Amino acid sequence: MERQVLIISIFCLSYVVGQVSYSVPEEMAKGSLVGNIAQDLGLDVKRLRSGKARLYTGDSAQYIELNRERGVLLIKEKIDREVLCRQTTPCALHFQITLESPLELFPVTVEITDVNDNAPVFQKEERVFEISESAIVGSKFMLEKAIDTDIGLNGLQRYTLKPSDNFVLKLHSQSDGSKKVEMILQKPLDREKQEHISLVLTAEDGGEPQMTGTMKIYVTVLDVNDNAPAFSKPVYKASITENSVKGTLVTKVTASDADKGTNGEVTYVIGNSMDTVSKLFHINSDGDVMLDGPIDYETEKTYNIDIEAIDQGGLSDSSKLIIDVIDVNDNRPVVNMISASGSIPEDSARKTVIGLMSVNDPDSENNGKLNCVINENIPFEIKFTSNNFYSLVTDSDLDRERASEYNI
Ligand SMILES: [Ca+2]
Ligand SMILES: [Ca+2]
Ligand SMILES: [Ca+2]
Ligand SMILES: [Ca+2]
Repeated sequence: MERQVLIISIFCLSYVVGQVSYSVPEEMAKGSLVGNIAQDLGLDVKRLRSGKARLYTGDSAQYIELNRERGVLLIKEKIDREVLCRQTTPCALHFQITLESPLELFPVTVEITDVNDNAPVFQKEERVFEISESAIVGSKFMLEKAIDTDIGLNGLQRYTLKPSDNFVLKLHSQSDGSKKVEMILQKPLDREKQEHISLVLTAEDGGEPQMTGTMKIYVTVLDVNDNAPAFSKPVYKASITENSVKGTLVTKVTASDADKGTNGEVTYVIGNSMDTVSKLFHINSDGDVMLDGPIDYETEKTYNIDIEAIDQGGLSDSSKLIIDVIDVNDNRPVVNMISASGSIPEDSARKTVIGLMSVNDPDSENNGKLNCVINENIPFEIKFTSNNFYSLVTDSDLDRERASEYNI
């Protein structure tokens, strides 16, 4: 019994082996030759005619036609493997050649091989990301996968991402055989160096010739307040003449901040809040230092001002401003009699000291240089004694009978 079954199986197998198979690439033009069916079935062309040979496909569409006169199978309608079989392999058309009187049936299989006629395609042409410059290395950003409807090597093989300065690609195999595509941050972003990054994601198939699809990726790097303001100089020097009016511009200081928007907006303040400096000078938002009160060279010749630049995020820098006050000749010399004798005997010796006085001018240099003179044609002279002290002495003999009084 078992032996009989076996024999039947072998018979069936030999029947199947006897069937005719062809293999043709998809997209062949209408009328192209598929195969010489008469010859391959071992039939005469006359038998095809007398037997009214027909092609039987059942319900499925007819892509192949039989030319009875020539005994060949031809392409009746252009075949698109992707439409016919999608991702199924192998892709084949099955039909029968039927003959009448006597009735005969010949199964025919035409395998449709793939041609690389589809490029990998991304659904969108571009993708935009906004990523903070503080994003940590290893941060992941999901990308879109490409689809290539071809199969095997003609299908999607790999992705590349360029440039690869900041980001690298990572692919994860998924259960359906496709790959999840991720972009991983591998080098920290720095908005101050590069605010906009353009990348190209390319998907390649393995066909011959190779076909590719691309998607543009635009990354806008969002700012973080990671830069403090920086003054252009560690010390600024300026000078202003005393008695300048309130509001006079003394100098301008500048601090730059590489950040964007409020993170880079700098305001200036005078740090010496405890002393008088803060009452005498004022700094505005542009860094203009202006006089805000009266200054007097004779009181204070130099001001040391601590200036600070602060951004809206609270980061700051400090610098120094040294202001020299320039003297103006705004003081008259002042004569103070320290001692003086109201009268003197007429026989006093020459160079007798009658009075001692101090003469002062608080102005500097030439503005403070003194020259003492007294009336001419009187028997007295002024003598420089020491630092700012002068004495009034007799210059020639006195004679009460000639002049009893002098107004010096
Ligand atoms: Ca194809
Ligand atoms: Ca392809
Ligand atoms: Ca900043
Ligand atoms: Ca920044």
